[in-house]
Amino acid sequence: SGTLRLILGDQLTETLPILQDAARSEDIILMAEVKEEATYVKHHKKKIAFLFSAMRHFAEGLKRNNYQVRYRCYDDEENQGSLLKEVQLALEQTGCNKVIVTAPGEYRLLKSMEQWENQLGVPVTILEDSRFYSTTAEFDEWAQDRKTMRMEFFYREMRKKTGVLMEDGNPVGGKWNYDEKNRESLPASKSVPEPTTFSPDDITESVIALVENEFAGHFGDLSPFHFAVTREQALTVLEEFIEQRLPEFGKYQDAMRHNAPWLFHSHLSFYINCGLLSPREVIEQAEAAYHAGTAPLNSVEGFIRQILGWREFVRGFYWHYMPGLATDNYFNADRDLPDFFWDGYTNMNCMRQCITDTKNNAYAHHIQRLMVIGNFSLLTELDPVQVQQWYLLVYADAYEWVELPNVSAMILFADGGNLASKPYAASGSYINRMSDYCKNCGYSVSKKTGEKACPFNYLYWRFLDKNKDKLKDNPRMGLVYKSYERMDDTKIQAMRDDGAIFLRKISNNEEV
Ligand code: FAD
Ligand code: DLZ
Ligand code: SF4
Repeated sequence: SGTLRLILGDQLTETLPILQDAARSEDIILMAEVKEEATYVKHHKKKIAFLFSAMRHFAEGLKRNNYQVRYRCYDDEENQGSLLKEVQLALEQTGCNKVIVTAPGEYRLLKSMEQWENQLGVPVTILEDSRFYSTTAEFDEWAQDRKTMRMEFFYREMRKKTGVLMEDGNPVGGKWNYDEKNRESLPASKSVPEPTTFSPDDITESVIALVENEFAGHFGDLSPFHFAVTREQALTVLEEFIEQRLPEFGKYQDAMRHNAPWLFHSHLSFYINCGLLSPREVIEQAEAAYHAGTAPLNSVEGFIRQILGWREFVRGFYWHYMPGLATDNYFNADRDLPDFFWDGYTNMNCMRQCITDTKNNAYAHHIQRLMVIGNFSLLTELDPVQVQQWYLLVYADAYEWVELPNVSAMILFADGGNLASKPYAASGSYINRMSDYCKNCGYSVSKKTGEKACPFNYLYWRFLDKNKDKLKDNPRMGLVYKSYERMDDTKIQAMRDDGAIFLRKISNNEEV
């Protein structure tokens, strides 16, 4: 009797160690679309359609390669509703007498799987996920004895360990980081490339119909659906990114533009996170573009740092700090999310744009997530748990291991600074410098207080004022607190008053 080999929706690659010694004649590969995973937060409709379609295509590929696949569709009558129950039924019906699975990306599911052996009464082996460059144990070792953990130092270790962008033990070009070249705003005349898109095939069409039926109450627009859903298509996205977007990725990495959600970003996170692409092949291709002279070093290094640095770092950070990270709340923030997080109806054009992009595409690029929606969530003291759930459900690339550190530790500073050296708080002038949003806004970015003043302006100073005991000794906050000290009391009081009015409005879901 064989082994039941479970593959989760974000493990769609034949390189998984659990497949390497599979006996194709007797082992069963189990994949299941289940209510528990699809509704533990109410994921964006597009995210569910994307994953179910990618899962179905992947299962077809396994069958073509002669694996015996047991695939459970969401609307099968016998659907058991949870992974555990699907595994249980599969054991009963196939005669398999052991289970093997790749470690899941989320803490909640790992903790549950650790009980499976007891619950099922058969051996359950959980293998390490081989898709990362570093193991969680390596991160823990690196983190030991460090008072603060900065991505930059972890990243340098990863460069040395992998040899990526290294030359005789030194970083290519002589520097580890070229971020000072990566902060340009986008000139109005600059045209941006089209994102890589695909038309839905029959499998995707039927998944779209299913999602419309079963998940009608979930957030987000299902159509138009144009994600890649196979490895071949994902490779096309990678190819077009390397050719068309990578060369200017670095320069415009932090820029934002009205009605331009994709810009020079790769939109590869969906595919890397669910397994259709490996981070290694993505990095290899980016590095090759530099050596071939088709993309400059600031772009290539900046891009590689996101994956070899940030992506690996947040994953190690997540496992190091769970479960506490999920409930950290350094600023004791407790406001409910305003309704416009769901419908985008606000006069603040930057927030309207970023939320509408998110609703349409299950995607927003990094600086929208960080400096607009994230900055707003920090300054208005939104409840970290609600913010985390929002980010986990709205983006098609979101799994808790990558989402939670970015939300809790990066945007909300809810862990008090284990990840970020200071809160990513900013006034409207940052958003104005990096975007054209303010030109189309009902608020005035140059006004600091009073009617029509940009809310980010007074909220920013109110936040610094309110939290000065927690922040003023932070060496990276020295300059801003100097400016704060120079402000006269009436100005500070006006920021407090306008801030209080605004916060009351969003608590009552009045129009802002
Ligand atoms: P690009 O800009 O092209 O970057 C290339 C790749 O680098 C990405 O595909 C991604 O794999 C990696 N990357 C970049 N930044 C980060 C980062 N901070 N952490 C981890 N990986 C990174 N990314 C997710 O994959 N899932 C999430 O749920 C997620 N939630 C986020 C929440 C917040 C509040 C913030 C500030 C960032 C979040 N990110 C998340 C990181 C980043 O915003 C996305 O990876 C990126 O926007 C995806 O688009 P892209 O593929 O076009 O990225
Ligand atoms: C996100 C997701 C969704 C929406 N649905 C499923 C599913 O039906 N079956 C499945 O195996 N995986 C799904 N996933 C991905 C899992 O939630 C993911 O594997 C865990 O969160 C661990 O990262
Ligand atoms: Fe956003 Fe303020 Fe600019 Fe309006 S003026 S778009 S609210 S930063």
